[in-house]
Amino acid sequence: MSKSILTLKLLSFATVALFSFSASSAKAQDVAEITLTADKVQFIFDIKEFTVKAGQKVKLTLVNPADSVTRQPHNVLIVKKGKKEAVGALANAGLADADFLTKKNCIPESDDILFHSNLVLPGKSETIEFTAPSEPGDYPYLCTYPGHWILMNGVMKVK
Ligand SMILES: [Cu+2]
Repeated sequence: MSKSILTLKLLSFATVALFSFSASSAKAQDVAEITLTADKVQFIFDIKEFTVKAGQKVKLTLVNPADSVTRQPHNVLIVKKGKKEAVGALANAGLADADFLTKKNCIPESDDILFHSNLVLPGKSETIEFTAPSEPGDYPYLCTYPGHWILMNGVMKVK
């Protein structure tokens, strides 16, 4: 191999290494912006699933439309894998607690909850920011106003 070809090979290796470094640091900085809108009539979200990258910054906005027919408040919780039913059951049990629908924003006490908003009234929205789990998988999200979670849920896919 001639000296000039070797130099060229080394140079291109350095360029590739530099490029992959800057690409991965740009990736770490980007933010997944997701908007979930509560349905005006049914207890459902408009999106059944969304995908984020492991460890990515996420800005999740919950919108409760001003012209909501149900006039219900809603929240959104992201829970550990496979824990939708467990957290949903706690939400239903919350009805026995006088503070659950008010001060507690319908947030049960549970280690299975990773991230959550407060209750959002019709005509309002709330944005929560968090870092997506580093472990890929399906993380359920749900509204824990008692009874809503059965239909008002979806999956955050972490890839
Ligand atoms: Cu709800």
